[in-house]
Amino acid sequence: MSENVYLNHDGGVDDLVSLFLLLQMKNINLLGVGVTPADCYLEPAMYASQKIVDRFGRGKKVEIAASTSRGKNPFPKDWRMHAFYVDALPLLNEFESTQARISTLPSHEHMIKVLRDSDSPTTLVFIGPLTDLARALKAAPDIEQKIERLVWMGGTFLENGNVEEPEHDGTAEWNAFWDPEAARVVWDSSILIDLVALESTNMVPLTLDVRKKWASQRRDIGVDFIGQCYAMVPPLVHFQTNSTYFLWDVLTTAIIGKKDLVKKKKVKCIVHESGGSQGRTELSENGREVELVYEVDRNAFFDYITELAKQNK
Ligand code: AGV
Ligand code: CA
Repeated sequence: MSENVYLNHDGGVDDLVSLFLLLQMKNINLLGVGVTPADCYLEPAMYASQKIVDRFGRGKKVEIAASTSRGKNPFPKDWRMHAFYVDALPLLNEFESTQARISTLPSHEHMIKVLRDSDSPTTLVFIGPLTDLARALKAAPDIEQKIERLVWMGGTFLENGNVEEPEHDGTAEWNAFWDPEAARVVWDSSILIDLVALESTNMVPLTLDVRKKWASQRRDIGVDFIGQCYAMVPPLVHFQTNSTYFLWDVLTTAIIGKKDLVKKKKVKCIVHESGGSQGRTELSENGREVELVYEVDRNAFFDYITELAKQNK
């Protein structure tokens, strides 16, 4: 039996690589893709998504929908520019790209329609902010029953998050910080949540050995694609900075295809909605239950995504 999946991404390098990998997985029925203009600019993120589906979608018909959502705390422009670089890769522009259809609906409405039209429940994979999901739940509470579970890249219970912005205390993760209210709305629902927080994504930084491995296997066009994508962002070399790149979203997507890459545990937590800690997720007995992904087999993870990327398997 194949698993229904709806992806909502926000156009970062690892978001677009995640879309690519999801398209390579057997037994995954990708029902649609929403694109949120959070850690990206919308147009290049839409075009890049379309080109990835066309070039690497193995003939699958996947519709893409643009979000009309806006966040509270904008992402830094430098990061948002990454979608332009991926969209411009010669590898994605070799042929005319006009196959994958763009929906006329905004992505939260597109997701509502896809969920309602599906006979069996769907897994939601959100690798950016939760704004579209919060809006969909408000507009159509009935979709909750059509959601198998939500797998979200977001949050952290560590002392340090990854937000370094004025007027913030640094405890939040960016996807939660972009729209803390949306996270709270989703927290108030009864959807099962798997949380891929910084606890696990910190274990998968982009490093030079991984880049080297992809370079050595670049004759395969799929491996070349991820190698090209991860050439655009800074690896971890001497020490971690604010712009150091991790495979946040790719880890989140990988566990859709291979569950035993990670360990999970149940925790109860709340989300801070406003003030100096906005976007912070915090353990609390009064909070709601989530399954926290807290450990990952790093080598197995990189082996898995590299094998998955191969077109000439
Ligand atoms: O907080 C991680 C999320 C992920 O969904 N994004 C990047 C991933 O797509 C925001 C982010 C945090 N630090 C970043 C980010 C960085 N150094 N560069 C780009 N994006
Ligand atoms: Ca993302």
